[in-house]
Amino acid sequence: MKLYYIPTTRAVRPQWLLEEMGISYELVNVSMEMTKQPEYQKLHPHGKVPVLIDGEVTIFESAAICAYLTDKYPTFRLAPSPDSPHRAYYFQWLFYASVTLEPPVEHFMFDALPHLPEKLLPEKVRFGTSSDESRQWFDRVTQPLREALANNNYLVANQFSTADIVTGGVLLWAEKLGMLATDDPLTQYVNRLIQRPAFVRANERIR
Ligand SMILES: N[C@@H](CCC(=O)N[C@@H](CS)C(=O)NCC(=O)O)C(=O)O
Repeated sequence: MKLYYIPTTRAVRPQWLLEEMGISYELVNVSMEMTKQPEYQKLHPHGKVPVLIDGEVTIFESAAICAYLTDKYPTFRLAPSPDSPHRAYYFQWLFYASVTLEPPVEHFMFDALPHLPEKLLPEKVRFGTSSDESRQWFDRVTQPLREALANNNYLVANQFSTADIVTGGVLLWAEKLGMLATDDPLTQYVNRLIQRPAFVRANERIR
């Protein structure tokens, strides 16, 4: 199994998951130059990371890779089984993280880091949303997350799952950008997640 990655990107999500499962995998460090090559764009049509190659499967989109691996190795119990009602909430948080939570964080980053290259931050979106607007947007969309975590350590049935990896991955990014105060319960959630030995191992491997 091969995971194509760039350090400190969304690629950390599937890598962290692989470490949680203790599956052996090869890491391929993708340079910015490589993302522009037609050979690489056969793996990822937009020249992005992560990409996972697993036998005959070549898959992109970090949340989809995580869902794929979780289902492929059910013995690690990182998702509720398909006949459990908790499965519905597992899907809810997986999609929420990618579709609802990530956009305000990404827009905040665009405003905070205006010198990113055109490929990462196209001119059209560069001046789209101010950091104040992104922060208000973030506050609105994190409301259900705050409620779900008010009396729980983890999102689904209060047990660690792949939904925490994907959601935590987005929040980690928000925290690094300064969108979360140190006493914010979401910071405490992030801190709980990043203390996991698998997360620590994932980061050590790319150092
Ligand atoms: N929705 C995609 C986004 C992929 C994405 O934008 N990856 C960024 C890193 S976080 C990337 O590869 N940037 C390098 C580039 O565009 O050259 C996912 O979750 O996998």
